[in-house]
Amino acid sequence: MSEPSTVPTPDRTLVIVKPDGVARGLTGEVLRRVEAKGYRVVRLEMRRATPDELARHYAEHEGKPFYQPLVDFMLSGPVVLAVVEGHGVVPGFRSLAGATDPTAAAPGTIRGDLGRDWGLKVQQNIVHGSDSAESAARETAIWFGADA
Ligand code: IDP
Repeated sequence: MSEPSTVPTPDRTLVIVKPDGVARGLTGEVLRRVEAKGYRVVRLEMRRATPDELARHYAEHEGKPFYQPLVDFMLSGPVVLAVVEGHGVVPGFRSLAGATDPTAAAPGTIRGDLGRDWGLKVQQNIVHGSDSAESAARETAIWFGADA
């Protein structure tokens, strides 16, 4: 099913399958849930993040105790970057992802079904999803360039 023609510019969000999700072979499962919900993947790329991209992406967390473990974790292996489109997709993907802490995330969500506490300094919680339309635009420009 495609977007109704009355929606001229569908919303977009930036989804990242984090290194734990990629390493555990969950990329397909994450994308399956995105597509099964009815959203459309419009850009998709697997590669390693750079320190510069992560510094920009996580700028709001700089100085917090989990910041450096988070950056180190995100550099530890390849990530899958996806631009996902659909009306309401920003909060919609956050609902699919579930709460930040996988222990607290509700069953039925990606983090609730597939994540757990590994006893590390950083919550390895499988996915990232933008928290607002503004964040989505900012993050998409960081990872895919200004004209993405
Ligand atoms: P979000 O990914 O659910 O939007 P944010 O608050 O933006 O959550 O945090 C970014 C990432 O930093 C989280 O996804 C998680 O991997 C990590 N993180 C956030 N808070 C903590 C914490 O209190 N301890 C350890 N890691 C955390």
